[in-house]
Parts: sequence; structure tokens; C-alpha cells
Amino acid sequence: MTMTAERTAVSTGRETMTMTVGDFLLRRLREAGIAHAFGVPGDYNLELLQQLEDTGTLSWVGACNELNASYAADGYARLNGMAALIVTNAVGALSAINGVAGSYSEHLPVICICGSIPLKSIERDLGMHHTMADGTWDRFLNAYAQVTAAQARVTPDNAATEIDRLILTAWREKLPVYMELPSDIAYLEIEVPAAPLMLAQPPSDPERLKSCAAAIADRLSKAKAPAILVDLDVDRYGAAAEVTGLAEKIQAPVAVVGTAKAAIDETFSHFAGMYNGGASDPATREAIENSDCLLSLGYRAVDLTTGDFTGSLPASTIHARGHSVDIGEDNYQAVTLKEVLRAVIDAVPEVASRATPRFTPAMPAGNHADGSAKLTQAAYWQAVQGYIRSGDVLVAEDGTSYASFGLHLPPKCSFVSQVIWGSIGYSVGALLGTLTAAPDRRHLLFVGDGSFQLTAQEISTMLRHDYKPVIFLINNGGYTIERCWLGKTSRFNDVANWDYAGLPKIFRRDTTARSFVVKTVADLEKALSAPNDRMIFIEAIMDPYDAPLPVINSGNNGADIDYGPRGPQHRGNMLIRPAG
Ligand SMILES: Cc1ncc(C[n+]2csc(CCOP(=O)(O)OP(=O)(O)O)c2C)c(N)n1
Ligand SMILES: [Mg+2]
Repeated sequence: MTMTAERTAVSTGRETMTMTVGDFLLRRLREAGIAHAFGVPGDYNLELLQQLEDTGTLSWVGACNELNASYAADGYARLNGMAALIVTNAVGALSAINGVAGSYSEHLPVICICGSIPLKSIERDLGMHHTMADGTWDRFLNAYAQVTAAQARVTPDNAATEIDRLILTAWREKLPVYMELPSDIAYLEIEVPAAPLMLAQPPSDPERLKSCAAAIADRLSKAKAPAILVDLDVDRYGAAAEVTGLAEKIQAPVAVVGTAKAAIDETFSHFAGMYNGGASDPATREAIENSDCLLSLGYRAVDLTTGDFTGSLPASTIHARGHSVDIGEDNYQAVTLKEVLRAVIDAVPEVASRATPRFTPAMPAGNHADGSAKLTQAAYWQAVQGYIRSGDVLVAEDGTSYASFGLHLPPKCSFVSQVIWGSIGYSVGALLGTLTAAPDRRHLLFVGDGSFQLTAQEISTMLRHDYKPVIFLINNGGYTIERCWLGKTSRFNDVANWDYAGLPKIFRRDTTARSFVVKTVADLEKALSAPNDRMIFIEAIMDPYDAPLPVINSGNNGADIDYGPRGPQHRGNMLIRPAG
């Protein structure tokens, strides 16, 4: 890293040092806990990538395309807390924008760095490639303003402050940010702070924190049936231990929504299952909707967290978010989630015992008896349930693979799914990110044939890095989940029948991956007995009309919401319906 040994004190009294813009950016990312960068090279970012390679500040993980890289950065951020994505002007940035928008929807701090046209070309009005060739240069910065919490074009003047502002904003808001780094400034030396970047939430206002915690504690302690509902910000703000600590102290049930699966240990004694309105286990629904003091943490009511609007939270619900809390008529600002929960734990009296609703999780149903029978969804998920072990990272795609939300997870598992944004193909890219963030854990991917076809090439990057995930691919000839909404037998829901299990060999000639094509329970069990010392690729052949009941129900409800009473779903045999 090119930094001068001599440090100078500026008038503020803060120590500074001289560094190039690019080296400073890479140093700040590293100080923010980011050890890898995902992306694709291009002439406008090559100079930064050369700095990255020369200094070794970060490890480069080249992806097959920027969309996959954006998904990988999202997956990495889920396990690592923050991620970096490096793309090139416009063509790379726009390929990545779907994934970055997903990171916004799902609250992941991804620093998207776009190597962009040189400042010289802007000042001298030089038409450049990867532009509209019409003398405009703000279009893609403006596009990214729609999907990020903060944006900047870095210049030698603003680099020292803008780089820190963007990284800190991403960290504090848990949202992506976008930075354009013109290609002619990465090697210029500027004066930068010598002290490392401190990642911290702004401290809460002491009075607001105290009165907010007192108000919550007062309501919780007077309630007969308090409960806690957890959404994904509990994971993003690292507040799971505070949630379980509070639940233990007041003997209250804790439910999660799908977006927060595994944010709370599912074996925790007060864990009350997954809340999803009318699609919840009745005991879970009862605990949440009939609570006389529900503390909701970051809850966002959308179709997928309300059971398609069949459920709603009690009017008295306390809504706590990353940086504010609503209690009845009162709105508290300048209070951060973790500090609020800690202060509530301190303020609330301990409850020795309370009769809480008993939650007995339903096990995935299925008949395992006949090993030679054709593989069904029910038998498949039952076998998968037996395979999960403590510490696994599960990555779940949209589709019938959503059945994995019904799996009961042992302790220390992570569950990665782009629940609200739901861009298919996400899971394959995200898997590259989770593998990079936590190479020593076992990673399981649940994906359908249709989704896999969007981002399949990224398997080659996993093989290149000798990663050893277990890939569970359901080959049912197309988009079965869509057949539950509309077009049960329509051709638009069919896809080409690839040789999926043959792909590891295509993607790496000397691969040692173990591939299986399974058609029966016995085939599947044999595949599941393979050791995890290399990539395992399990292609499961299943019927196009076989779908797990929750997927059928949400598809049927979704069709009614999407198409309305005059929609085509009301004609005969237009969608997969529940059996019987
Ligand atoms: C980028 C994008 N395009 C289209 C969709 C619509 N979509 C949602 S699920 C799905 C089909 C998934 O099929 P598959 O992965 O084979 O899962 P299956 O239900 O068959 O197991 C499609 C096309 C989407 N969510 N995202
Ligand atoms: Mg399919």
C-alpha cells in the first residue's frame, strides 16, 4: 500500500496521512470488516483492481456476470455484515442493479463501487464508450439513487469524506450505497485520516432511550400475554441475543416472520414458530394476534408476512425499528434497536413463570416407507429434514424450494432467502457469497430447475475455488410454483430439460464433484450418505404438478390478489389446486 510514513496533524488536531484514493478506499473497506470484493473487471475499474491485487487488501472473487456478483455480495453481507461489489460504468452497474435493489429490499449493506468514466472526459466533454454518447454522465448515478441509501461520484476533493460517509451510511442503515470512482483518480494521492474507520451506530439520546424503555417495560410488565415478533432487522442489527434475553426474563413467546427465519434459534425454549397471518400454525397465530402487548421488531407487513393479508397485528402493538420506536401515540427518535432492547431488559421486572402457549412444530409430512416409490415433494423434504445439522447455512430459492421454510433447524444454522424481492436465480449467486464468507461451514442450496437456469454459470466459480456446497436441485420440467398461480399446463411454464447433474463436469473438466440423479427415496438416501468432502450435486426428478401445500395455497391466494375476480384463474384447470 502506498502511504507515506510521515503523518501530519491538521488544524482539527486529527492525524492525517497521504494515500492514493484507491488505496484509501480499499483500506476503509477492510477496516469495515470486508475481506473480499465480488465483481467483473472493466477498463474503468482495472486500475482499482490492480491496486487491490498489488496491496492484497481484499481478495478478489470474479463472477461470471455482475448480476451474479450482486447476489454474491448480498449473500456475503448476510453472513459477514457488509460486502463490496466492483463493477464497470453503466454496462456492469445496470447488470448489477437488480441485485442491489434486492439488497435494499432485504436490508443488506452492500457497497457498490462503479469504476466510471474519467473526470477528464466529463470536464472536457469527451464522448466515451459505455455511455449514451450524448454528453450525459449522471444517468446511472441517478438510476442508483432509486435503489441505494446514498450515492456519490468520488473526486480527489471529496474522496476522504465521501468514502467514509457512504460506508458508514450503509452500516448504520443496513442498506446498499453506490459510489462512482472515475478511472483517472485512483492513483492520485490525497490526505486522509490516519485513524481506522469506527463502525458504530449513533448513540441513542439518553432521555429518549430511558423514557422509551420505561414505557415498553411498563406495558410488558402489565400484560398477561406479552409476545415478541421478529423481522429481519433483528438479524441485521445483531440483536438476537437481546431478544432471547428479554423473552427469557419476561417468559414471552418469540415468533419470527419468513424474512427472519433462523434469526432466532428455533430450539430456543420460548420460540413460537413462524408467523404468517392465517397461514401460521394456530398456536403461533394465537400468541401474536391475541397478545395484549406485542413488541414487534422491524416488522414489515407484506403479502408474504401477513398470510396474504389474512392476519393483522393487535392495534396496541409496539413497533421498534433500527432507529425509532412507536408506542401508542408516542414516537421516539434517536433510539437504536439494540440499546432499546438492552434498556428494556434492565427496566422490566423478571417473571418467574408464566403459562405460555405451547408450540409444537409440525414435522414435514411424508411417507418414507417405500424406498422404490417415485420421489414426491413430501418424501423429499422429509429426507432433507433428516440431513440438516447444527451450523448449516441453508440458501433457499423461490419456487417449491420454499418448502425449506418448513424445515426445523437445529442451533447455529443460517437461512438465506431473498423473500420479499424474490428475484429468481438469486440463490445460486448468493451461495457463492455465503461460501466465501464462511468457507468452514456446510452450505446447502435448495433450488428449482427454472430458477437455476438464470445464474447456473456461477457453479463454475464455486468449483474454481474448491468450495463444497450440497446442491439440491428439483427438476420438475419448469416453473411449478407459477403453475400454482396460473398456467397449470401452459407452455410458458415449461423450461428446457438440461443435464443439470452433468454440469459440474462441464464447468470444471477435472472436477471431483459427486453428482446424483435421484428418482426414488432410495436414490435420494444414497446421495445423502455421500461424505461432504467435495461438491455434491443432487438432481431430483419430480412431477411438474407436485407442489407442497403451503406453496399451492400461497399461489392460489396470490392469483386472487394479482388478477382479481375477473381473472383467468377462475376458469377450469388453470392452476394447481390442493388435492382432494
Ligand atoms: C427475475 C425473476 N423472473 C421471474 C420471476 C417469476 N418467478 C417466480 S418463481 C418462478 C419459477 C421458479 O421455478 P423453479 O425454480 O423451477 O421452481 P419450482 O417451483 O418448479 O420448484 C418464476 C418464473 C421472478 N420471481 N424473478
Ligand atoms: Mg421447476
